Amino acid sequence: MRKTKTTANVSAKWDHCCRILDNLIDFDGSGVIEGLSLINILERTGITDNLDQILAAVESRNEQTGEPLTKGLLETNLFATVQQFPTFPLDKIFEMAIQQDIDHQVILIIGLLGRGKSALSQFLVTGEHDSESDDTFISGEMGHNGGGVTTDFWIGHYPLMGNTGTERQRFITVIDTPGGNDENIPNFENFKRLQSVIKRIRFINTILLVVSPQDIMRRTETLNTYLQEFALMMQQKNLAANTAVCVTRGNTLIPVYFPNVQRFEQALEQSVLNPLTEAFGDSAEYFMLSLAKADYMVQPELEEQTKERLLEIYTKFMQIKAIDCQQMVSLETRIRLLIQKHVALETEHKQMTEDLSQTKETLAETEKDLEETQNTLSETEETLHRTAESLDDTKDALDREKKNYDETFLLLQAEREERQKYSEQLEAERMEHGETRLKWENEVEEHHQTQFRLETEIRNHKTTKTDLETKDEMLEENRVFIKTTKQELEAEQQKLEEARKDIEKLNAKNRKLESKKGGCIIS
Ligand SMILES: Nc1nc2c(ncn2[C@@H]2O[C@H](COP(=O)(O)OP(=O)(O)OP(=O)(O)O)[C@@H](O)[C@H]2O)c(=O)[nH]1
Ligand SMILES: [Mg+2]
Repeated sequence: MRKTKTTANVSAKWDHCCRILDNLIDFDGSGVIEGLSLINILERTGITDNLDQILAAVESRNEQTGEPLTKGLLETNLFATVQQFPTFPLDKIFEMAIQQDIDHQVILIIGLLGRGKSALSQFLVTGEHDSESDDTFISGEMGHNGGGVTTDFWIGHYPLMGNTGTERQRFITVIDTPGGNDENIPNFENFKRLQSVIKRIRFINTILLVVSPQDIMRRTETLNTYLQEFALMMQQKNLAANTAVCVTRGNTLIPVYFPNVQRFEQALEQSVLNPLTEAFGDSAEYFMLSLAKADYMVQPELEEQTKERLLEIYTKFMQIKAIDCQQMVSLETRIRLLIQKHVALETEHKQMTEDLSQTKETLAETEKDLEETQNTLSETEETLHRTAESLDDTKDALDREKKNYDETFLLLQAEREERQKYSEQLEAERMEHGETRLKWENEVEEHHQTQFRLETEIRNHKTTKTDLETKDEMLEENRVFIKTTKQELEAEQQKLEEARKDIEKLNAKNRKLESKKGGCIIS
């Protein structure tokens, strides 16, 4: 920073403001400033004039805007006012800062040597880039004086792009930095000084990383290291939220360096956005800018386009919370902490190496097991293959069986139906049989009775037979008797015959004898 009387004033007054801001504590964490506690602190730091007006300014601001004055707003307004009116007494500066209704941003411009950082800074504050002008941020050919053109930080407070518009007042505090990776000024020294500057400024709203076509052509370790070291110095988890990438000489990129937007974006991603993501925690939006008047000679519309893009960047970061730079630890302390971490990591690494060798041994055993398992697996695979084949055969057989089964099933079904019919028939027959059996039983009963009767009759018959036999015997006897009698009768008859014949002969002899005597005598 150039030590002029003005900058000395700004620096001293801003330091005083910071002491007051540090003492402003809001107990509810809302950041809202109480007028009374503000004037108490002002009084304690030696500001005694104008306190009533300051208190009134807080109250009237709250009434007018409907929004309470916060510490963040007072901080940015104070920084703007201190730079605008560095010769004013502090009480007046506070009163004006409270009353100011402006937009203000602190913009940090970073990038490698000769990429257009100073040109962009100049454009941001004047609305144009004039490489001949040395009123504001001085630009020059790359490598000027062997150490770049900008060799120290330039801080300036200005209306945005000259604020020619009639609308709301927009202010910027631009911090232009020396180009990164300057061989004469190593990044470490550069960032060490930058850190103390931004620590004093307390907050940064916007970081603009300026890149030119040469950064996009290929990914370089230079930019990567620069971004990593910058992030290390800033000590923020996510710088990307407050970062935008500005591509200078934007008009020359397509088609001079890249045939189309797609190829350009691919290259930008590789060479700039990826290293940025690695260092800043996330990617960032990019904006193509054409800063030099020479660029507008062929395409005049580029001038307006560049202004619009810068306004877009400004508007975008007005919505985003500023990076608080008060807690930044010095780079030496940071490096000491990193060394401590490194030592701890080394111990951890040693332990991990031991663990690793153990794991390796286990792994070797596991590998052996694995090999065996692999062998078993390949055997199993073969078996499986064979099994699969026999399974296929079985499947075929099963299909055949299934077919047979289906056929059998159909047959069975038919048989079952037939059996059903048959069983119905059987049932009918059984019923019929039942009836027949009943009939038969009746008949048997009847037969029994008949048998009984027969037996009775047989018995009777036997008796009769016996009687008959007795009678037969008697009859036989009678027959024999008859026969005998008959024979006797026949013999008698014969005798009778013979007697009759004798009689007849006698009669015949008698008749002859009578016929001889003349009369018949009856005998
Ligand atoms: N045509 C054209 N030239 C540009 C553009 N941006 C920067 N330049 C030129 O590029 C050269 C380097 O620009 P500087 O602004 O000095 O770059 P720097 O990053 O500040 O450089 P150091 O401070 O040395 O690190 C100057 O001659 C600029 O005029 C641009 O968009 N278009
Ligand atoms: Mg420069």
